[in-house]
Amino acid sequence: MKKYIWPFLILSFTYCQEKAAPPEPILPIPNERQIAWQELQYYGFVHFNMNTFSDREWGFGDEKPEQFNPTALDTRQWARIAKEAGMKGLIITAKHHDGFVLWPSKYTEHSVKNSPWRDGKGDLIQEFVDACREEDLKVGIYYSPWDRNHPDYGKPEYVTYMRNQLTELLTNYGEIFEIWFDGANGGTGWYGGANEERKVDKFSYYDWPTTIDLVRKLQPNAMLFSDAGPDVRWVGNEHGFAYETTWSNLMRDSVYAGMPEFSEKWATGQENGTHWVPAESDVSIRPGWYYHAYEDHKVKTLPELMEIYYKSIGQNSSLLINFPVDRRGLIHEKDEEAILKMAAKIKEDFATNLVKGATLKSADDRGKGYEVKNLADGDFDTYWTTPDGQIEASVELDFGKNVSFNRLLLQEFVNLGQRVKAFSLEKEVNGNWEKIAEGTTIGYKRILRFADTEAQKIRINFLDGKGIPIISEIGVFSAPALLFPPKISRTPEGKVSITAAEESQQIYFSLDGNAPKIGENAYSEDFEVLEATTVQAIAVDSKSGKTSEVARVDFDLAKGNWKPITSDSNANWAIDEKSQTYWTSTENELELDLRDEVNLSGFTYLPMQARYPSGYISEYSLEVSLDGKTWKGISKGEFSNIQNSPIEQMVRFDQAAARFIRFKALKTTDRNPATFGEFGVLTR
Ligand code: FUL
Ligand code: CA
Repeated sequence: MKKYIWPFLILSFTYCQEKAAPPEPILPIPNERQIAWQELQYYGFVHFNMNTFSDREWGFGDEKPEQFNPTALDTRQWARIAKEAGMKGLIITAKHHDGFVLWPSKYTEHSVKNSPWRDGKGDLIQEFVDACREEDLKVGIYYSPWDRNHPDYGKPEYVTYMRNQLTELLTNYGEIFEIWFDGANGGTGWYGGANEERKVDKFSYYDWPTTIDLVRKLQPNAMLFSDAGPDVRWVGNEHGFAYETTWSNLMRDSVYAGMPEFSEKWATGQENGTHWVPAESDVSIRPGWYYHAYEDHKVKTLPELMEIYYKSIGQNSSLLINFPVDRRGLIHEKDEEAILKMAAKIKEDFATNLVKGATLKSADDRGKGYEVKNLADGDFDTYWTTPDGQIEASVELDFGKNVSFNRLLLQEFVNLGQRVKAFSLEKEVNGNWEKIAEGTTIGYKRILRFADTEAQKIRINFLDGKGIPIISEIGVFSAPALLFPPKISRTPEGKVSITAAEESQQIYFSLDGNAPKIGENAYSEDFEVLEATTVQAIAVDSKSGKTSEVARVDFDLAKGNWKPITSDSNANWAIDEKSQTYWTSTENELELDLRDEVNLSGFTYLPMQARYPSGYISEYSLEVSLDGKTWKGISKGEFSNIQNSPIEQMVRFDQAAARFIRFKALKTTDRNPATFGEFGVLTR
């Protein structure tokens, strides 16, 4: 009898012990709508609309509905790919800046109902919604407030039009999980034929509070996205990158959609932000948001996509990756391949959570109900925390044997407010603790990447915070190394060099437009490329036998002989084949002597890539001359969306003979003197 009493006593004692009091929240905290949304983390964007057919990023508004004519549109293909990629929803551009709408709206003729597609009887939003529901994907709507087609844009009547259309979208298609209000407004537009510049006061014109009330009434569970939220905010760039320090707290009342200083001042959130407005990182799988055949070889590589994953989802943000659906009405094969590779790599990186086999302990537990076991139960809603007032605390993990790892994942139980401001990871080496990595904020999810490390025991230290740390989950992983594609570069004189990421890699290349073949054309030294040539290269790792993705660069004429016509010797920075250098022109133009007559069929302009942008050219003209005296205008136009997405701009025109070129900035985004990251010509 006796020997059974002790276990019984201990058992009943622990049972009677009361659950410790729960920690108090620290405001702001997410509401129910935001709590449901934060679990999604990863969803897709579809940019498919009039621009797909006009080959633009921003249509002017004068396009004709007849232009909209996909040949093989299949929304089920989009939904299948999104699902296979692990996305939880899709958001579609129901109306972009050019004003064309993808559903037969009662309020405009500028819609699919006047297009040849499905004989004018189609409703693309309906097809999109049906496909998403079949794959169990959530449905989101992008709606551009700026409308370059509508005659009333700028007047109160237009705001009514916008609300009428939103009412259609939010009434007729079932549950919508997110509504995406774009802050862009570039001013000029067709506006029903007026053809003028219309700037509105972005703060007051749309009367957002009334629109928000309408949306809440029609779709109470929908998250409202804009720079200013109210529910989810823009991350402030179009690279898909959140920040080392990213707060979900935002001084929301100081922000409105499209405000010029948003990225710099507000995009990271604020420690003392008054409202819960988490970040969403948006990025396109190609340079542009819309499909352009000339970007078929610029689909993001696996290393680029993984960088995005770790800098968005890994830095307290959701991730919205865009598919520029092509003219057929399909996600392009290359985009599909890229997104599925990314999905496979994410699975691989997080295949085994080493915490599962580890023993966890902490001297800093709050007590019953909040023990360390909650950190490894795979349940976000159970958490470990410390007694009131104890901000500094540690959790120790013993793997039982030496293990190798290179990722640390942490989740804060943000439902009680975001808190942690500093944390570190250490490993035990002969009884001493050595730092491996550190971070600032955690938020819903934080993932640290560091070099492969071996240890039996590690320790996570919570060093500073707005209050006691409340942690839901810990993960420790060993992500297999990624093989980076080689880097191809050229000097102005035309010397091409190709570099591998690791010394153990052999490079093979091709110059004939065909994919490089392993074993053929091994790269050993730089070579000359003076004319338009496509260089492609692949790396093979001699240790693992693994091959990289193919890198490709389309070179055109080498620039070694070119002479800028200006007294400013720095103008060479505009043609030095280096993307990081740039030239500022007080004359707002770049004039070149190519020293040879060439047949031009276009040009490229890379805006400056340095950290603090200035003088991006938003409207340009290009003139050519054979003698440097008489000039002929060849091309004139706008670089759409260059402010938010400073990618290389490519302009094509009918062939023109030229020895001299004058590339003029008619307007810059910030009215500062024009800057030139890199200028190039196209001759094929
Ligand atoms: C920006 C727009 O101007 C782009 O065209 C694109 O739609 C992107 C997602 O948002 O503000
Ligand atoms: Ca848990």
